[in-house]
Amino acid sequence: MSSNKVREKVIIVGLILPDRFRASADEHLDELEQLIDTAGGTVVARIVARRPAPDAATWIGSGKAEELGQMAAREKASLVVFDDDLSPAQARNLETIIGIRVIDRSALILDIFAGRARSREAKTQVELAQLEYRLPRLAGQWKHLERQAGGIGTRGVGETQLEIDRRIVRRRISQLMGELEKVERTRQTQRKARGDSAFTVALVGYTNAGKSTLFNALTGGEAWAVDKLFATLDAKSQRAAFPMPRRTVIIDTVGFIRKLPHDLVASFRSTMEEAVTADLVLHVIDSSHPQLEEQRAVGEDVLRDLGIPEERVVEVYNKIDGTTAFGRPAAGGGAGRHTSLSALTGEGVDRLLQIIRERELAGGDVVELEIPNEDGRLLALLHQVAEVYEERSDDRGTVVRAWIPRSSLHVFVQFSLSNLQKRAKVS
Ligand SMILES: Nc1nc2c(ncn2[C@@H]2O[C@H](COP(=O)(O)OP(=O)(O)OP(=O)(O)O)[C@@H](O)[C@H]2O)c(=O)[nH]1
Ligand SMILES: [Mg+2]
Repeated sequence: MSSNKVREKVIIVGLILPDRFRASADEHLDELEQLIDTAGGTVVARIVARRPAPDAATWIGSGKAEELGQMAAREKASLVVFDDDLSPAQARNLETIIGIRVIDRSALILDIFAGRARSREAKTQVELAQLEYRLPRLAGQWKHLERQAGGIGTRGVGETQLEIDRRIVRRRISQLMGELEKVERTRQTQRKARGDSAFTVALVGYTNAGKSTLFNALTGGEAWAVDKLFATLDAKSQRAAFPMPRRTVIIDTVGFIRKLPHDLVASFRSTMEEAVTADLVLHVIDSSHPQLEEQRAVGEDVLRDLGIPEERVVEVYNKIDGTTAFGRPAAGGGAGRHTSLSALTGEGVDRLLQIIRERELAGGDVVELEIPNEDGRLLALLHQVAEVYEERSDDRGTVVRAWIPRSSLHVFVQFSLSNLQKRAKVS
């Protein structure tokens, strides 16, 4: 869809079950409309069906589906997008009744990702997710649309061909998985080679929450920050542009969304790995969004799935410059577990920097040492594990002021010029 020059006309469909409210169905369809806009389509109509339970064959019921068919013809729409996941059979049945292509939210998100992927890794991840999504849907593809489909790539798809297709897809899937493993190994090696004493801060959160804008504010960088869903697909990292107690690297990541296709989450693990291994995770939340609570919950779920412990997460309520604020933490409380700011105007960024600084220092101590010349090897070690602020040499040795991680303090305790010895014993 994204490659079409003419904007495709799309009808969107939601289903209200007894336990869902109309208002939230509308908001979900608003988001779906935004996704379609991102994918390059225009929504010409939206339909909300109400049922006690989804229909097994057609999700919304065959009567409603026929209505959809008439509407599609009237509006000259060429695509119907369902907000809920459809089974392969449901999608086929619906296409037969409606007479145009029917996809679900997952397929739409995959399409957007496919159109956005730039790096080799992102492309590989998206292709993998798409193939896994399509594999169970290969059966009888096109057959029911023969009347109107036709054309290259749609002719003569018999069962034998289907078996061949399946085998090709499976082979490609394992090839892609192999490639991703290779990328991941290379990254681990690089990480090790960097020796990484740097403190890493990952920005994660719902799509459009303002991660890339905050990334730019913290790094002076030029990440693409726009009012589109899934603007960022690759993890991007850059040094913080502010004086920090330790060398600080900020990492921008791909956004989350409600009902993210399962396959996509799995294949994007390697990109999210940057966040998983970060020293500090900033969960960016759009405080001006009416669905703030749901978006925060989605973020929390993903962080939990990724195995990121709560202690490493700070919630950042962004966009406080707007007139609407649907939620923001009470001032003061929380002991550095959340803060609010505007990445756009810069208001509150100082507070966030202070939180990051405290976290950086928390794992060690700033000390002054004098390392005698004959212990030169220790000076080299110090540079490896510590953050050295000042260093001057005289004939006896080198006087250093540095932040040293707690795990290494015992090595340097004997050279302390401050009251390090006492403090180290206490802790
Ligand atoms: N008013 C206001 N708008 C903001 C603020 N921060 C970001 N935005 C806007 O929100 C939109 C999305 O910002 P991005 O930084 O691209 O969001 P993101 O979280 O990186 O989004 P994805 O990469 O798509 O997941 C842009 O139009 C930004 O200008 C803010 O503090 N205040
Ligand atoms: Mg972004």
